[in-house]
Amino acid sequence: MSGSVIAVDLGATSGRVVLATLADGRLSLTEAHRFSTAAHRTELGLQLDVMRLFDEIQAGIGKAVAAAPGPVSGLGIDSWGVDYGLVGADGLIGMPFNYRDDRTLRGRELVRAVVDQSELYGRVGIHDNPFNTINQLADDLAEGRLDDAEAFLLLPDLLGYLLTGRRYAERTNTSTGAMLDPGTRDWDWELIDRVGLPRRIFPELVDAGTVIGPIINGLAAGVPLVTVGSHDTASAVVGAPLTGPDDVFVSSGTWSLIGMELDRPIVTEEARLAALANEGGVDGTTRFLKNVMGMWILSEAMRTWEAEGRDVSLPDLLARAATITGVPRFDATDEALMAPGDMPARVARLVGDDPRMDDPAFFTRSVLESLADAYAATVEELAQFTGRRPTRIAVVGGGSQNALLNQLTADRTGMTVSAGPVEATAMGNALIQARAVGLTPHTLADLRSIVMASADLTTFTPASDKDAVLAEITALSNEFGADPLFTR
Ligand code: LFR
Repeated sequence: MSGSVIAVDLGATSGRVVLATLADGRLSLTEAHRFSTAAHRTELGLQLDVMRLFDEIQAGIGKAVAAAPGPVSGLGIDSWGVDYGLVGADGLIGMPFNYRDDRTLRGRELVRAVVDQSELYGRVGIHDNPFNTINQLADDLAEGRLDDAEAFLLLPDLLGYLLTGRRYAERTNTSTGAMLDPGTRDWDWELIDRVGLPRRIFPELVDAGTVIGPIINGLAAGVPLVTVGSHDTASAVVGAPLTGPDDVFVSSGTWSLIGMELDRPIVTEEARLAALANEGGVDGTTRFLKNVMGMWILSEAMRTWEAEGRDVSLPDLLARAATITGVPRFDATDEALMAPGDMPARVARLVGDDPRMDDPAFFTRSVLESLADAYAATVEELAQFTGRRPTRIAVVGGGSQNALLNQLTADRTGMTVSAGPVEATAMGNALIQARAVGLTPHTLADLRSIVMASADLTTFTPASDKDAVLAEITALSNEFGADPLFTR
């Protein structure tokens, strides 16, 4: 069957409106519009101008509709997790906060005062990230910001509300907030009551693949809004070319999310101590994964170097990094790296002062080696907790273009690394819509066959001939385009 849908995909640095067309069992994507999703420093903190995003999305929808070969059958929205806007009788209240704002640390202390970390994990199965929605809402509650709120709507649901007038909470993204029971997949009301959050602000939960209703404004008026895996990582995992239950995925962008797809959550104290989360996946699956800082470390370091007037380009850094050895490594999951700010100084603190780290290429190699270490350690934990024997890692997203990191990952884990598609998130978003409106077959394996038929994948195997590998990496690194951050 053939047809088109529109995927709206908001990443940490950019948002895109993508026209996705399915024909002859292949999915082709056309980027209709790209815009910045950067948060702004206001007197309240790090905030998001969501109405500007809405205008950009409407502009993109216009371009996508114009580019479509025929009628558009659906529109779906995904974004990074945990962030939300408050809605009252007169619409949006204030500007949403960005999860890298340090108010989350205050909120986490408020939540910890009523439920300890071990109990919280046992209830919701989510790693105790400072940015979890529950912590952000606790801060809002303390600041009186919930007084006039009728609902909190996670970012994709908020944009869906602005397009349709309907209020709902899609489950995959909601699961990242640490307020959902992973067994029943319903709100954990007892927890919510204990934190003191008003029950009235919790919207009705819906699954990915639900037709919400027609869009009521803009150039897609009348097109059905369909919920997708609205957490970007959930859509990325749908769009990952996983060949079976033993495959590991890495969704590589601003964050690296490394994990396995399970039938049911693993909510043990050992899993909590290993910082593994049970995020809700599409079709009732569990994304058992760990957050590793990812390309954020490098992109934020580049921002610092550029502000200092240093001339740095990513292709050049990677080509030089490929020839460097003997770098110090650090814990690429350390929370000290989360906030915006001087990244080279924070990494220097973690490695213990090493003057060689002042060379951006040396620093880059240290980041990549540390990411590969974190991946390898996580693969071992995944094997241990799931009892599975992983032999293949599917890296998807912008970071899958990083040939050096892919090779280091293969070398460190001893596993085959499949790289691509870069656009796994938009593909996963589009495929869940296409299925909901009857354009594709049913199972996740069917959808992933479409991904595999549509994308060019590159394979990296653990190195035997180091010189050949180095030549290959240098050639691939030189192919990088203009997007310096590998992020969406
Ligand atoms: C990736 C991501 C991660 C989530 C972080 C914050 O874009 O969605 O999965 O932990 O951003 O929302």
